[in-house]
Amino acid sequence: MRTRTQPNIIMTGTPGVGKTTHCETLAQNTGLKHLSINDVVKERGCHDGFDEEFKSWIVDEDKLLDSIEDEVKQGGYIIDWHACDLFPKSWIDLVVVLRVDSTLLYDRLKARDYPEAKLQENLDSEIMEVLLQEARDSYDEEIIVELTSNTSDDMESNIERIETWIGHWKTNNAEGAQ
Ligand code: DAT
Repeated sequence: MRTRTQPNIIMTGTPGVGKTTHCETLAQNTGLKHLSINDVVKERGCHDGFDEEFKSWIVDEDKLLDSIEDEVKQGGYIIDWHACDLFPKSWIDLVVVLRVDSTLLYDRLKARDYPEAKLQENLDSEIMEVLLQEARDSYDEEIIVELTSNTSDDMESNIERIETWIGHWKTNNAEGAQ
């Protein structure tokens, strides 16, 4: 079994919550690699076509997991995706669930020109805490952290907190985690 000396983090939450923005800054500051699942799905063809109504790819999860397994098992990845229950528990050290006020989310998704049905589905998902529940159903409570992403101050403190966590993880797993 391969051991990892750098942690793997899932950055999840409803689309528009701030996953990519957080991941890019964290990757820059820490050297961990930003793994945008959206890009992987598109670039490596891990899908069964495009859903025109929702303007999104229909993900082939088995193909996706096969495609990223060798990389992710080495450690040092920040996985950026609006779902988290598909990644095996053994791959993951921390699950960050970003949250945002629904009025702010509405504005962010409107600015993206989301179709009405997709916008409404995502707003409902945020209000119903779907991603937080999915994380709780899939991973141990101790590795899940829920962070607010309303403002740039929020983002700054989130980044600081995650960087501190990464530092502790590295100290505690200097020999490598399995
Ligand atoms: P996601 O990757 O979750 O879809 P994103 O990182 O692309 O979200 O962010 C969507 C938009 O919202 C983008 O214009 C940046 C802005 N944004 C994200 N997080 C924010 C925050 N904490 N404060 C202010 N703006 C934020």
